[in-house]
Amino acid sequence: MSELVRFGVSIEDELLKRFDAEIEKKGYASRSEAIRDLIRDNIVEEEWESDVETVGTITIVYDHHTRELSSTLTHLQHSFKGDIKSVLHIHLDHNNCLEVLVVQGKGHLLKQFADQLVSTRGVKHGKLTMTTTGNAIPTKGGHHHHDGDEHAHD
Ligand code: NI
Repeated sequence: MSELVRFGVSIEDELLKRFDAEIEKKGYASRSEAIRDLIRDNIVEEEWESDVETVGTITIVYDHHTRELSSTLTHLQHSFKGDIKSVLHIHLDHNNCLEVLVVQGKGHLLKQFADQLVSTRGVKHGKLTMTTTGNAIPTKGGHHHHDGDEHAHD
């Protein structure tokens, strides 16, 4: 774990008032926590713009009766250049399916893949959630060990 560091910030009082009102609405307990989240958000954005390995989830809702749709989605997933870590499929009702894909790869590839899925005819709604661990994520080759100690993340 890294240590906490305190630092001073100079800011216009009007801007700070607006910020305080905003973070109160969102339920933050302190300015520090709100600022930490802003910084993390910014790091996520940067990682996704750059070529570093990153992770995210893609959620799509579609009507499986749409002609060719299921095979199109399967085909897209098979040709994805990144790594699909997991797929969750829920049969929501008679017509609709919900699918959540956990994906890993270079940010721009994940964005492109999400766009392809979401723009496919018959997909009613879709969203890519970009996230980060805050650290570099090992690429496909760099597995961490699960044999031996249980959950010994290094
Ligand atoms: Ni289904």
